[in-house]
Amino acid sequence: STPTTEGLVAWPADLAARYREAGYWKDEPLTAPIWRMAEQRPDRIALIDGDTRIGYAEMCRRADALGARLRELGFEADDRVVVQLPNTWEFVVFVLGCLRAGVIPVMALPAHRRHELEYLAEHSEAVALVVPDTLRDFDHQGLAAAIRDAVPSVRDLIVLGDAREGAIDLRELCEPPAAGVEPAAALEALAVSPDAVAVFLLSGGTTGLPKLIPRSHNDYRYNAEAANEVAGFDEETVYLVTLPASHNFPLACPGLLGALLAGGTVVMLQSPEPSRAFAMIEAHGVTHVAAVPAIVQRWIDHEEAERTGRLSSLQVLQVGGSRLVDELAARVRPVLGATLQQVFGMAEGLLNMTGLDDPDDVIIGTQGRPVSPGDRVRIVDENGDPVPVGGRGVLHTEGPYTLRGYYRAPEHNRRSFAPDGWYITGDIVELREDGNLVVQGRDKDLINRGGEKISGEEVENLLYRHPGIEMNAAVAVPDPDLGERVCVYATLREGHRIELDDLRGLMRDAGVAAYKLPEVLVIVEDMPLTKIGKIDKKALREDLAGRGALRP
Ligand code: J2J
Repeated sequence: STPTTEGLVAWPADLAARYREAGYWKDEPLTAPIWRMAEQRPDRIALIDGDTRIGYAEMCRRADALGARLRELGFEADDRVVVQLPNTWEFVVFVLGCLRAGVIPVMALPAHRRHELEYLAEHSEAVALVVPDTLRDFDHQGLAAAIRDAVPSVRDLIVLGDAREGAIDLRELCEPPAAGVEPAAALEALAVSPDAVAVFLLSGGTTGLPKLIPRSHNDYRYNAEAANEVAGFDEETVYLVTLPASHNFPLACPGLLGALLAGGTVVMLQSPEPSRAFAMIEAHGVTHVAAVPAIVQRWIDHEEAERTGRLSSLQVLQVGGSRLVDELAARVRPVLGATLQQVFGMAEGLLNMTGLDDPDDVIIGTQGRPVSPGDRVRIVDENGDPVPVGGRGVLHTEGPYTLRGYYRAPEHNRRSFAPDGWYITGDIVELREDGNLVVQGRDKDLINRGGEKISGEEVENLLYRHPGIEMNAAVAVPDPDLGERVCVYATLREGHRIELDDLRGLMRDAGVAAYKLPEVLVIVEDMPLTKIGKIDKKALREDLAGRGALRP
């Protein structure tokens, strides 16, 4: 069947032909190798979640049953579903079932609240939301019901846990097919196009609202397979998911999809808390795991303090999302006993990784190089001119798994892509003589809080709702634990006093995810402005540096 292309930007035909010829795009659904594995090794363990162990054949049967049930409920190919689930086996079965049925998951994060979820549902015209009943005392089902009432396209709620009146029970959807029912053939007859969107990922977002990143079956499968090569995933791999599974890194870099494509085992865990994570690693013989630098710090501190000795199976610790400082990088092998693999990736596509056999200076001091020979990178200065090797500048890229445009965002696309279609990452990097990249900073309006990306503009727009705020600007304040936190500079209107808590309260009441709330407030008399009258964030960052430590 021909996939819907409205709102999407395709690869130019000559590039697409080249990617097919090179074998990057296999013109099969992303799920095909996983289903073949289920035929060949039906009893091999695919998923572990607490006491639940699910083999390949059972996982695929459950996913097919789910896909068929979605169809019966009226879900069609290209329908979008906002997914907000904790790291559970049901998440995996749900996503696989959607892929088989051509239904497109929109990958929300567990921390998202009304502000984000409502926007995602509206922008994607989602027909359903999938949420847990409650999680960490938050009533996700109640919020999802409110969003269904507010967003016309949303018809169904699917709930993990106690589904209330009118909601669909996710566990029932995940049940194996009834005796005599064979959903696989019917789903295969749908012939999901390999060029169709497989999933929508969320951009780190430098704009007021996050952008949706369409990832096709062809490109996303290749993303995971190319990463598999460099990360050494194979049938023996036991991959632990502790970062939110809907994020690109644990989902497909190589992540849980890479592990399943390689015939390995995926262990789902809801938190990276060290004592529990270490117990899981020991219990299941985990070989590979992905983490952000803040978690690495906690794991190293824990192991140094407790000498648990529970990590002997761990071969590779992948670290990415924000810059890992060299001192911490150097302690991974001695303390945790695993090979460090730095990953500089992005939901938009391009993945850079250090090799497992690289010399120490590369593993510790760089963020690696593109994983595919089809990736192209260039580094340009402020004038758009190429920077020679050894210099630094903004990274542009194109390749067989890098997007050509955000979904339904023509105006934004004109700014995020160079005239020749290359994606402008906004990251300032240095290209070393040996081909490895070092991330040196960024030229984008974004705060990176321990790997969680926050758009400055989004925070600012929300804070302008406060009657006392005259002008405001959100910038990153350096932080020893998280790398960065959100700092807001503000000028006030006559007669107003504002505390940090007022602004946090305003954002919380607006239903904004907690990680975006400002943690430092600086009130100033005058806002520094650029020549064209915009707030000069560079001057604010310099001012911040001059103020010394501003701990929240
Ligand atoms: C410095 N900055 C980094 C790194 C990402 C693997 C790993 C991470 C992401 C991710 C991902 C960095 N050092 N090692 O999708 O598959 C910053 C850059 C980048 C942005 C992308 C993956 N690794 N970053 O973090 O879409 O600024 O993806 O452009 O969330 O994170 O953010 P995101």
